Amino acid sequence: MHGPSEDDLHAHFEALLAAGRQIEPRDWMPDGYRRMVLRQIAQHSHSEIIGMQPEGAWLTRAPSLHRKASLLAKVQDEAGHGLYLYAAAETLGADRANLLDALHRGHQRYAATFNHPALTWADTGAIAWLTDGAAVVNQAPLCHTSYGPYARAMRRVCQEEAFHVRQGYDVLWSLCQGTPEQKEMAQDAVNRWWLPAVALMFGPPDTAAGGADARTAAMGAAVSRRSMAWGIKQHTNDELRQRFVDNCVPQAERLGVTLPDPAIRWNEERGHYDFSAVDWQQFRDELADDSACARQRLAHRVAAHENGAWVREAVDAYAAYSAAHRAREETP
Ligand code: FAQ
Repeated sequence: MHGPSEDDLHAHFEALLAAGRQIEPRDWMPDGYRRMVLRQIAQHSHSEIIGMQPEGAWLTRAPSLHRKASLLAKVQDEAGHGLYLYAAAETLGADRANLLDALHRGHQRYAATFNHPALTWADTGAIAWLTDGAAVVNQAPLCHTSYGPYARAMRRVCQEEAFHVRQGYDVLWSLCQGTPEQKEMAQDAVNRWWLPAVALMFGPPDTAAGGADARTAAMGAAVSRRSMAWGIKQHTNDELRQRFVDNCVPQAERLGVTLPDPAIRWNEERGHYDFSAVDWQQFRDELADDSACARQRLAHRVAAHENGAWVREAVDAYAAYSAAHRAREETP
């Protein structure tokens, strides 16, 4: 008896997607699908753990115990997101140690957003409001992505990210109610984190419509088309970018800060806010970034990993000890 042919398996896979069913680790899947989901989950998990660094740098300098406690919880949440996501990647057959090795050697990417330094306390507010705000817009649809373990990880991640946005907004709110110097500090942080959120958190444009040059649009379009056909992404990068800008403009008005883009204005006809086209050459430059900050991010990550070697050794030693102990007990 022969098993199902490759064509049958493919047809079954496509039928599952067409019926809106999620793909589970036990299901057959094309290699290209496995590679694409794994690439996205790996980049996503790397971004979560590298993303701990800019805000983490302010833990020892938070202005009050209350602010320190909530920032500490936020940074720990990001580590937790990395853990859920590495676990989701393992269901695709990846080895966590290899994924981390690929990050450390620069063979896999993380969001270049985090290669910007957090210069003042206000940056912790701007990062959580804008970067986590962008992450929620980008990731909420991923709660329904076609790969089951990724979708389930995202449900918890999104709930936590939504809380981070409020926490960041609250930091900025307090500064905006404070002295002129504090308000200026909030404005300066928003000025520096706005573009990294708009440009980098949503990836390259999917079409040339948003003013993208042909090279960058082609870069985004190919991935987006495939990813959407397989139900990994539900919306184009540009749709999500617009949704983010639409969310932020009224929130900025309430805070009393100006978003650093003179082109932002309500467009009655489109029912959306207009905003400036992203400088895609700068986007590509940031992806190829070899700045001192980028090098420092990776060096800190590698050092944290090496400093944690004794924990991994202790876990392995305990596992070996438990197995030997069980074997002794089972021996008649
Ligand atoms: N940085 O493949 P496409 C967070 C690369 S989590 C660096 O067409 P796509 C929480 C891309 O990898 C943040 N590289 O892009 C937090 C590819 O390279 P490759 C991350 C980038 O897939 C908050 C090449 O360019 N979120 O922030 C970037 O359509 C605060 C071509 O691009 C996720 O990962 C970039 N920004 O869109 C933590 C969500 N953009 O593979 C701490 C899931 C693109 O050919 C503090 N991921 N590239 O070498 C996604 O939705 C998508 O993967 C995008 C990229 C939107 C990130």
